[in-house]
Amino acid sequence: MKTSEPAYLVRRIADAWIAADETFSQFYELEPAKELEPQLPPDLPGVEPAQAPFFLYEPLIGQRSPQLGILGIPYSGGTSMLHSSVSGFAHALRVESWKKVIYPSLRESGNSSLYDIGSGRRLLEIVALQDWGTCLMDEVGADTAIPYKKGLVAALDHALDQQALLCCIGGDHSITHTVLQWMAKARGSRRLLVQFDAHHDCGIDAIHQEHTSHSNFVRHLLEEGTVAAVVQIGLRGLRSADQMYSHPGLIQISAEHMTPERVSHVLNEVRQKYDANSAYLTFDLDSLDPGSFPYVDFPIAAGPTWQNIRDCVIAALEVPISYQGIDMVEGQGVQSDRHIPGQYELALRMLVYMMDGIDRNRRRFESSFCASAAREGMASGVGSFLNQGIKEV
Ligand SMILES: [Mn+2]
Repeated sequence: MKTSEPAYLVRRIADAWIAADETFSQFYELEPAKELEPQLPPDLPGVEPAQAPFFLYEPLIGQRSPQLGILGIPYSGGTSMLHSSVSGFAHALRVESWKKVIYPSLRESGNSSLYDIGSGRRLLEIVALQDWGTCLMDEVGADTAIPYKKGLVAALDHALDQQALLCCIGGDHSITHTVLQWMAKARGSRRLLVQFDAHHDCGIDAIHQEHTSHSNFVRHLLEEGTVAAVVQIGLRGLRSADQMYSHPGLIQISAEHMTPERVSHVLNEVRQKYDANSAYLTFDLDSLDPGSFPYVDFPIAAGPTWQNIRDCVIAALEVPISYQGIDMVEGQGVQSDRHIPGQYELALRMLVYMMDGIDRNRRRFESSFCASAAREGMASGVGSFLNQGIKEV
């Protein structure tokens, strides 16, 4: 008796396309079909498609269009570290991700997901994600202030057009400033920045005050009014008096005081107080303890545990506010793709939790929309588009 059926497309070898069942215990050969071909990444000016996408995952033509785009921003022009390698991080993370393949589902949406065998969670299961590629850096003579602007703006436009969210991989932390400046915001709407970081990134420098960098962009965001408030989580270490900064819109939860409950409580309070209706989450890898992830330019010891930070990220994305994007920044590049230190798996794992969390957040807002749409008779079903000949192999 046949107890399983093809669930995921695992390989295309010439005319032999191989599918697996839900538990990868039975394999099938499928007839090639247009709807089983991969959706190509969008052709964005200023963006180069990846040699191979994150998680080697490509949604199928027969599936819904991607709702989460991943964009690499290999920029280090906003860091104060000489010869920093942070521009190589997006590439390193992408290469690391090739070890964890995600297969497209043969249904209209979904994929084979990733399992965190530590926490027992299944992640990214119904996320329609797509690697959009890496921003090209403009040559000298163009807008050298922000050499990745063309690609970033094209990706933001495409995201808006497709009603997709954008996940940027830096680069130094100054990219968050640029993303937030160029990300569309409805007139009169108010946005929160939720920032995981060991540093406050509000530096004051009498000489370079006006130059936006990875160490002062939060002060710029607050003073320009690009965001209504910033909630920083994971701060620690000593500062001299001239390195301190306060602003009514700057709310801080130190590493010593961060718990998922406190993150939920503070974010809900700030959301109400500032009447904010959208949010953006940025993750600086130096918020992790250097014992967990040492590959940052400015590590600060005695960080929280990985589990605590992850649970705080999950809690932040569960707050009832619509997240419009996420980024991960400040990781270093690697010398060789063949020798990526084991700790990069932790950065990737955090990214997976972030992408899973923002998609759950999006679906909560979408389902409240769908509930009202269904009342008006607009709901539509989801089914399998696999209807051609299948043979077991
Ligand atoms: Mn930072």
